[in-house]
Amino acid sequence: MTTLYDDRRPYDNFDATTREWDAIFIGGGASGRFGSSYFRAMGGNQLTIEMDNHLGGKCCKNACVLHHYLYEIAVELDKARIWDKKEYWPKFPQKNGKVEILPILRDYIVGREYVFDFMFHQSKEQLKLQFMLNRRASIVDPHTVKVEGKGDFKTKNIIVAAGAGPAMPNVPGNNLKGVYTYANFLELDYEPKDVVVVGASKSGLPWACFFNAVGCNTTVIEMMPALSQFPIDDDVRDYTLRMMKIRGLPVLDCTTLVSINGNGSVKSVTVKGKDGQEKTIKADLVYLGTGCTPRSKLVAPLGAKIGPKKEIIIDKYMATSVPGVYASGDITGGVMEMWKARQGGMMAAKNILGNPEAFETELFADTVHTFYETTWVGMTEKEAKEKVGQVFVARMPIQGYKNWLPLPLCEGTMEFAHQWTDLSGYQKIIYDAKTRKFLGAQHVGYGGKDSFQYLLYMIKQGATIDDIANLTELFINPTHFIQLSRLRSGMKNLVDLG
Ligand code: KPC
Repeated sequence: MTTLYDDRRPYDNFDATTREWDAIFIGGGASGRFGSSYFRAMGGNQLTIEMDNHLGGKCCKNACVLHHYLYEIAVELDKARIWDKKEYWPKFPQKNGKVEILPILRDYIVGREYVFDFMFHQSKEQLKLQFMLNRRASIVDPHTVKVEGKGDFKTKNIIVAAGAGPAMPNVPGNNLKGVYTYANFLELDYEPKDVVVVGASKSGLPWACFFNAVGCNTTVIEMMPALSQFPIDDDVRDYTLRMMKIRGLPVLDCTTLVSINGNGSVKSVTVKGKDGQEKTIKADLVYLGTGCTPRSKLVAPLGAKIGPKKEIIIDKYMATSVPGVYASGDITGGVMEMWKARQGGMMAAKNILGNPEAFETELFADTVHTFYETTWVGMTEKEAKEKVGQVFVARMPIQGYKNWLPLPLCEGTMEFAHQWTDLSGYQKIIYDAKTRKFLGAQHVGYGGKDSFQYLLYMIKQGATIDDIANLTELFINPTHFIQLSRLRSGMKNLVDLG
């Protein structure tokens, strides 16, 4: 197969006779690409400038897609390892005591080319975007963008969507060979044996579970109490952590990274634990899941307002402090998630083209990947009790049941439910017991996260337990929320089902 364009060279796809653009998007990642598409669809004349060799940003290059790729492999290897002794499962694939990582990364890199190609095809042929690839842009003034090798471009508006890069902890040894983030992980050129992952975070945990699943001796360190940054209840947090522990993946929480040690390449890390004592952990690879820093230097020439975490400050209409200049996506800091990047780009387009809409980002659903997806939306049980008082909770597995409980019994957990039911997941839905309004839900399992996109909408619409009981389940569903709600919704005074 050949690719659609030569991604090693600058690529230009725009009408060079245009004297002034309605908007120039700096960055063709998720935010820039979706913003550009919406802008174009509304009839605006846009130009998108991307410094990398493809559209779609870091997501398909080395971030979200790689994260999901490794997560899926971790789940498959986890199940293969668990069922290795079953006569009907193939033997766990291993060589020299572990599954090799490098072929997994090689296959990713090959597949990625065709994702880049599709981004290119869709943007150019279907969405009719005008763009440049492999070209750096800088901002001269609010109406002028300079493009390396091409000169100045005039525009009515600028949308800065240049994203964020990995944040490196400022500790000795952070530049040793063997220190990785998502951004350089695909450059891995050896098979690690002992791995320390820094950050029990959304970006650290899927990598940690992957390293564990391929057979690396893996330890996670986290400076806060484990998973405390996520709005989930203690039972969901405990279940998620226990599932890692069962797989031999320890999370050392309230533990800080002191140094990464080695002579040229990583040999160990020194950490300071809960007890205040320093200790050394053997490591030939350190993976940093320590977040990202916005690339806000780009707006320095304009004097746009920047926050303490280097984020560009914007209002609800995506406008920066400089008239005519907007920003969206990771460069604006806070939650760095796909929905915020893409929707933010769309909101910027709407606001520029006279269809103003405030972008509300407070309430959202979210997931952390381990060997499962742990997903949440809305209020936790604890928060709901504090805010509304009396709540109704439906939970699975139920508590205090003495017999073998093959539930939750979900798509993706059928074998667990029948043979090692403790591993078959955990889920709960929370209602206001008086108003019967749906307040929140949490789920540990496989595939349930998809429904949380729509559950968020139901919360925003003020759905009740009776509305959810009236939904039509597509059996056997990863979330049991519809059926659990229906079992109780006939009841005037709701009594917990858990
Ligand atoms: C194919 C895919 O959704 C992963 S990469 C997404 C990049 S973009 O569509 O620009 O948000």
